[in-house]
Amino acid sequence: MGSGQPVPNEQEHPAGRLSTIAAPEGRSSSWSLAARRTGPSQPAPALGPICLLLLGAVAGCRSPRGGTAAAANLVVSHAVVPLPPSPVEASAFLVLENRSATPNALTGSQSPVADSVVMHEMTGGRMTRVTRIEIPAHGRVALVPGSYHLMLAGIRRPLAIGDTVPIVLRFASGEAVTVRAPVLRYTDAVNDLPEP
Ligand SMILES: [Cu+2]
Repeated sequence: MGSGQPVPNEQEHPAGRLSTIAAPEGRSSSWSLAARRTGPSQPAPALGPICLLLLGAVAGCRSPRGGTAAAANLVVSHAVVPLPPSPVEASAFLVLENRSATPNALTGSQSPVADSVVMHEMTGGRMTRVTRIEIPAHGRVALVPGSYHLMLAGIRRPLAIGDTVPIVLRFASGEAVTVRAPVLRYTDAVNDLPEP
């Protein structure tokens, strides 16, 4: 996988190669870009009810470490970037909740740390690029291992545990939300994610 190359549609998923994941030694970098909401804003929602709502039957509703952000009728939660085995490519997981009575969809994403951020769907063990991810009215969609996810390609400098990756999410409603996703070890990253 070369730097800056388009992500092929069918390739092994970086987040799936668990045995190759290791924390870089002695690196302590941080992306200093400030979080900002680019859509209509409202006070950050309380984590407790969302946690209960999103995790449902998952035992032990701890405080998720994933990033959270919100616009008028959208809540983004559980945003994480598992420490990637590749220096130039990483996946990101998160949960999108549509609190409006109108269906919405994720239609685009970008990050200052990567040349591109595309949407992928995992089907039958293979990744397929998609151009939108539907979010039903009063519903949610989980971008989690084995399902939808974001793929950051052309990462401009290697990510390390402790980094925070700002990701701008654009929606069919016209809203845009920036969520800050912490870089975590894979097992830590997926620990709090709900089922697809
Ligand atoms: Cu992918």
